[in-house]
Amino acid sequence: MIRIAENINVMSKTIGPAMKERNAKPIQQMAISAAEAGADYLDINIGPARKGGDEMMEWLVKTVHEVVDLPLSLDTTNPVALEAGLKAHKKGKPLVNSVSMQPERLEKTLPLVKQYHAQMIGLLWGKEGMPRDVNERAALAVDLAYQANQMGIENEDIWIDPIATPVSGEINQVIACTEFMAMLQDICPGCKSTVGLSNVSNGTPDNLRPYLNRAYMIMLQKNGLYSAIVDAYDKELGKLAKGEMPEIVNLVYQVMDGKEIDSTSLSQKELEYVKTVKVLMGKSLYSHSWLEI
Ligand code: THG
Repeated sequence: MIRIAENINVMSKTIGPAMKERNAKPIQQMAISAAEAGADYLDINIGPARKGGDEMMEWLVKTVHEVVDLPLSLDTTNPVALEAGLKAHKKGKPLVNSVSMQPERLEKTLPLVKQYHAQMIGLLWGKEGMPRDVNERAALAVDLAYQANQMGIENEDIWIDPIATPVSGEINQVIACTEFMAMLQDICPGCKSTVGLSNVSNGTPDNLRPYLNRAYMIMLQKNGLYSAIVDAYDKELGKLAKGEMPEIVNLVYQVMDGKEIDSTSLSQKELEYVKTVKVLMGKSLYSHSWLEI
């Protein structure tokens, strides 16, 4: 499982001000520690960055690449900033995060992906916004891959993101994202996939977020998930991603396959995974105290 570190983002209390002040140190430290934690890509998230986004992105790419060799995921909705980042990117194949499906966005970003020999995250956000179910996601994915192919971008460079949503919201959307993963190779053979994993735990108390992120990653992985945008500092998530916790993975698979689990034989940790998977499958109701019930 490829991990894209979400940590270098403008919303962060330490990184946001450092970006604005062009203070390299905290950003470089973050990049080094995310790389040491085993990240495969670093997401450089500057948000919409309407003013001066191009200078900021160029500076960030150079600043980060002074200290790490990882390829970067350039996360901005500003196409001028995106191009500045792509131009400055010299280490490996960059990832454009993201290409959403409004016609004007496709028109501006697909040619940049092609021109700079980049890979892209295809975000299934359509003309009408968020897809409502798995079928709308499938239709958007096929359309997006088709349009990218027309531009000369191959499926292996397209990472489809079906958009993970918070478990505290509409649970059918969480389930639709899981189901979509199982369909992807049939509808877009050779395409890769990713999700913003932390989205699923948005709105959940901070100390409980990792439980949801970890369990959801295993569930999506069972259905073929290729990569995820994650908190690089979550050590247990890193172990799961590297296949170092096979017992937990097997347990999650069993719950997903509907096997009866004898909960009296489970450790505390195993029980927490089982409870969390049941919530994410829509089999039990989410509340902030789901682990205690
Ligand atoms: N899909 C794609 N790109 C994405 C997302 C996605 N990029 C943005 C986002 N979703 C993924 N990145 C983050 C980054 C930070 C957090 C969540 C997702 C986050 N941060 C903590 C918080 O806000 O509480 C900590 C912030 C801090 O460091 O202070 O939750 O879905 N393609």
